[in-house]
Amino acid sequence: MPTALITGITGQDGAYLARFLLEKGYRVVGLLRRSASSEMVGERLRWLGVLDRVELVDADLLDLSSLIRVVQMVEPDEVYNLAAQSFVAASWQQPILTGAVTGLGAVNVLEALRIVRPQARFYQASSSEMFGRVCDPIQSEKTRFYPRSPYACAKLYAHSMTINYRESYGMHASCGILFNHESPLRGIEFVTRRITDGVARIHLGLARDLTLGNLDAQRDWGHANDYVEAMWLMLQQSKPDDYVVATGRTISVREFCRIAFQHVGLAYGDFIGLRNDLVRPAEVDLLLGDASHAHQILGWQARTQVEALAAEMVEADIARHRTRLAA
Ligand code: NDP
Ligand code: GDR
Repeated sequence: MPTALITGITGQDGAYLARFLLEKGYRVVGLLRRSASSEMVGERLRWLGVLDRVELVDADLLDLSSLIRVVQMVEPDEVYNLAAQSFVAASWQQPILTGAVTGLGAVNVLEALRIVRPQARFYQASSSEMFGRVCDPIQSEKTRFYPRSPYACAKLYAHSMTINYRESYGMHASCGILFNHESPLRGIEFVTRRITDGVARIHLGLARDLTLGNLDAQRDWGHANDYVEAMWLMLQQSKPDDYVVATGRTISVREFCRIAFQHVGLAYGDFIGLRNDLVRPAEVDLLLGDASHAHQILGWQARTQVEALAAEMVEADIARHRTRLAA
């Protein structure tokens, strides 16, 4: 039975990836950072019904010694580095922490592997945010990077270092340049989840409106459950490489609102307000990915359309609020 180590297992992607790998027969071990609310941190794994099937070990991406200890103890065959300060807006408020966790944290994981277990295969969660002010209308692995936030700068450092470890030490280290992907387990601060939670509240009479920032930003939104399969496929190849993972379709935040409100028979224009403090100091206006390399080499393609994604998220938020109201 192969062993996978997942950093960021308590996040959206970590939970879906854990379930995916368990179904493939892996022993799955995840990093857990110390929290005063430890009963809450396994919530996503519980939601997917896998909390009691994963092993959780204490470590923090900021503490190299904890990572070395975990790698020695777990002896992983595959390591998925998903841990990060992943909220772009917060990266202007905490640029140094974001650099430390999202950037240097990845190097801490690479160093732990280089020192203890260089034969392990490594996945780095790179991001379409690195394209930033886009240099090509459709972005592929060949597109030049132009990061627009402290988060994107940190991700670009981690991305470059992953390639450097591959080239310097011959490690099997791959980067997935993933475009936005969502699910009912998406953090509540991200725009799709803010919208679907808002739709659910308005539908149930718990709120009257929803305030958002820039409605014109365009994103290529896929489903997290589809995207974790691409991560795994990258580590099954004989050679490490970098891959764009995307749907190839982009829509605006406004259009996502329209789809989500329409799911419960409402017109979004009657409910949306704008808030200036939600507009970012430097915006990424448009992302649209070309995943043909992933399709050719990995045989991967996105399965879920954004309409089905939004519907699933709205239904899950309605069910959550109904459960709370009934309690
Ligand atoms: P989440 O924000 O849902 O999860 C982040 C995870 O990182 C959590 O498990 C969190 O733990 C953990 N973490 C944060 N800081 C530390 C630390 N210092 N030490 C150890 N663990 C830490 O992110 P997603 O699941 O959405 O994304 C997974 C990865 O993919 C991230 O790196 C993200 O930047 C990247 N990415 C995501 C995309 C998306 O659209 N979702 C697109 C492209 C890249 P805790 O639960 O304790 O907070
Ligand atoms: P993003 O996701 O920054 O693309 O990063 P987010 O959902 O936060 O923003 C997407 C776009 O929506 C606009 N927007 C708002 N955003 C939020 N969060 N809240 C609002 O109220 C709001 N109104 C409009 C934003 O300005 C932006 O243009 C996500 C994260 O998962 C990263 O970790 C990952 O790397 C990238 O996706 C790819």
